[in-house]
Amino acid sequence: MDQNTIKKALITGIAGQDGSYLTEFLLSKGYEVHGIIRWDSIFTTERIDHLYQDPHINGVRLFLHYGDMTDSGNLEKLINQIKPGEIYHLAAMSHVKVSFDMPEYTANTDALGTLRILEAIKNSGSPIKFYMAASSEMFGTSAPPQNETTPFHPRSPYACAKVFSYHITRLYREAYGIFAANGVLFNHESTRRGPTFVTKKITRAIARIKAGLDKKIYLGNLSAKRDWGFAPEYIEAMWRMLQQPLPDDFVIATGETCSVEEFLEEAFKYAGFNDWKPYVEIDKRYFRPAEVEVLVGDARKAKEKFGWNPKIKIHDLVKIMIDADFRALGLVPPGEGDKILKEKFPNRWWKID
Ligand code: G4F
Repeated sequence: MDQNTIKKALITGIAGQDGSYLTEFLLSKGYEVHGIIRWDSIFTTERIDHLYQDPHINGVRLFLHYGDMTDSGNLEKLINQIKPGEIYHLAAMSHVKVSFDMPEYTANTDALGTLRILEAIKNSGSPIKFYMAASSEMFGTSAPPQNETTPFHPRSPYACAKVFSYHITRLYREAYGIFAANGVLFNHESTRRGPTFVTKKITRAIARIKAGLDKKIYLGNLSAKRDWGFAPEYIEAMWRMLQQPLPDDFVIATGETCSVEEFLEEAFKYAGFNDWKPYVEIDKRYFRPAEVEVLVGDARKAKEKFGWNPKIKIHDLVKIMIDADFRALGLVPPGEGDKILKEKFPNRWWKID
């Protein structure tokens, strides 16, 4: 493809779960992908290492840049240098519990970070499309099912920062005509989910217990209910939002919910345990000062506008995650998860972990 016609995307948070899948997806669609990573003294790019190529090689389409959501000068410079057609803003301090410990940092990164990028887009004068990773956490205590018209009632510094980002994105769309879309994504998990989020914490611990490395798992509130989907399917929705004729906001969710306890039960059962209770202890440190009790998304708008319809629901998700965690420790996985992936995604664009 000609250098002038090749599509360019910039991803903030490229090294995260969503960033890594989005990179694979966009590369599979022929994009040149630029990603922002934070400097650290150790490598934190494990999730995209299989995609990375030395930039000295000809034809490379993935480029990493150091940057930070708290550094507006750096963000302006990157946007002006790269001149992306699309920006996917995924970078955030995304752990709800940690946001109570670091509220100011969370607001600076997650709320003002969005504003900094929008200002850079506005000042660039270029017709850059902007995807903002909003969150179902914004709904907080609002009664389910939650959709695009449900009022927000945020219950954490993280959710408050996302509400700001959501509104500032809408404002820049209305005030400056920027093609800016909010994706209100409900929980989405995968084999690449960070190990401090509850699904991965559970599936990883089950594999470790099976391998004899751990005896127990320590958890917080088991009664909270979440609408858990499969991250690669949510990534396709992000891209679809930026391919619409007009910018808009969309809820992305499976429409099904289950409690942490139900997830636990299902995961232990699939891994061959009769009962989860002997392996689980409740530890107060994992409770939050304010909890979001029930999230169930209504994604009808996304289905109607661009045909988004998730294939993976909670039962399949458990199997996919357990199989990968078994494999990571050299255990033979039960195997149903791998079968589901092969059958439901014959044209899969991501690497199975
Ligand atoms: O896995 P979680 O930490 O995810 P949470 O808080 O729902 O947030 C995730 O999804 C949001 C989308 O709605 C994203 F915006 C956000 O960035 C993140 O990806 O917790 C899920 C539930 C909570 O109710 C929590 O209290 O699990 C409960 N839980 C119980 N024990 C635990 C634990 N959560 C964690 N992380 N660790 C526990 O030991």
